[in-house]
This record gives sequence, structure tokens and C-alpha cells, in this order.
Amino acid sequence: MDVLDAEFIAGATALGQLPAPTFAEVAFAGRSNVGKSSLINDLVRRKRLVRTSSAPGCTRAINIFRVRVRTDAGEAHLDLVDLPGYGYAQRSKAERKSWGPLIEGFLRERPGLRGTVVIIDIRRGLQDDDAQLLEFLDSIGVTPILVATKIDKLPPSKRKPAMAKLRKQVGRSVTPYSAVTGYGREALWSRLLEASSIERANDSPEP
Ligand SMILES: Nc1nc2c(ncn2[C@@H]2O[C@H](COP(=O)(O)OP(=O)(O)O)[C@@H](O)[C@H]2O)c(=O)[nH]1
Ligand SMILES: [Mg+2]
Repeated sequence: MDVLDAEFIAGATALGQLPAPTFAEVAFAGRSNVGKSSLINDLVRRKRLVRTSSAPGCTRAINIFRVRVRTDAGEAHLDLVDLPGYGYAQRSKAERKSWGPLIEGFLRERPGLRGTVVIIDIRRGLQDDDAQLLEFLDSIGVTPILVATKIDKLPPSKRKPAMAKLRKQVGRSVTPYSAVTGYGREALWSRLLEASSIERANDSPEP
């Protein structure tokens, strides 16, 4: 995938602060420190577009990044939405409680949303809060795009069995990914473009 441009558009800690959607949007959800920001940076091939952190749990905002990609049909815009990480136990309870409505509200109400990527750490497998998010998505009729990241951290012999186990747990296909090696990048882009019906976004006016 050829990403021509990628820029930060907006950050918000409340839904009401977000700008109205302009292009198709794909949201990225996952536990804190799962590698969400790294994955978005790898997708757009920009090292520091999205701030990554070794101190987990520090992204409490919804951040929107606009990308312009070259497609067979020409060029297209797509907005990538980095949602706050969930499930970080060391944050205060009140703070954690505030993330649920923000994430769920966005996933439930955002009119421009075309796809929801749920990212799982392949070494940890499906955690309770991942399962809860999948249940929530199911309850609102959203079929997630599932990604298992940090695949490079497993020795090659353990990758296939770990993926098979995860696929069985979630009952659908999962795209393996490594933000370090770029493994899975093209496969995930295909899923993002398909979810976004990118040709339609292509007809949209310039922002
Ligand atoms: N080895 C490896 N490390 C990763 C990968 N993705 C993220 N990380 C590391 O995991 C930590 C958390 O990543 P970050 O993208 O900030 O996670 P976020 O909290 O979900 O946005 C950082 O130290 C990253 O360098 C990956 O695919 N492979
Ligand atoms: Mg992050």
C-alpha cells in the first residue's frame, strides 16, 4: 500500500469535541500497550505520526489521523481513529470507567465509521476485556476486523499454534501482524479498504 500523506486531524477526550466525519473512518481498539499506535504508524509508514509509549495507559484521547492512499482506482482518503486503550489496571477506577462510554459511544454512534479493528497481543491471547469488547460489538451488529499483533515476539514455531488458538476462541479470521517487521501490513490494508468501500471515499471533496 502506497500512503501518500498522513496527518493528525483531531484529538478529543469527549465525543462532542470531535469534528464531523469527512471521509470513511476505521477505528482501532485494544488494551493499553497492545501496540495500537505502533500498528497505525506501521500502516502509514510514518515512524512518529502516532505517539507510542513504553509507559502504558497514557493515551486517554480519541485521535484521528487522515491518510491519502494510492489505489488502483486513483487516490483515496481514509481516517484512522486511535481509540483510548482499555483494561489498564493501574489507572484509577474512575478513569477506567470513563473510557468505556467514550469507546463504546464512538463505536455505537460515529456516523462515518466503516470498520472497527480489534487488536490482540498474540502472546497474551484473548483477555476478558477483549472478549467484552467483542461482545459489545456483536450486540451493536458490528463485525470487527481482528488483528493479532507482536507476532515477531513469538518464536516462529509457536506462531501457527497461537494463531489457531486465537481464531478458535473468537470464531473468525484473525490477521497476524508485526509493527516491527511490517508482517501483515498488506493483508490488513486489504481488509481496511474493503471495509471502507474506498472508491466512495474517493469521490469525496477535498477537506
Ligand atoms: N516487538 C514488537 N513490539 C511492539 C509491536 N507493537 C508495539 N510494540 C511495542 O509495544 C509497546 C506499546 O506500543 P504502543 O504502540 O504504544 O501501544 P498502544 O498503547 O496500544 O498504543 C511499545 O514499546 C512498542 O514498541 C510489535 O508488533 N512487535
Ligand atoms: Mg497508543
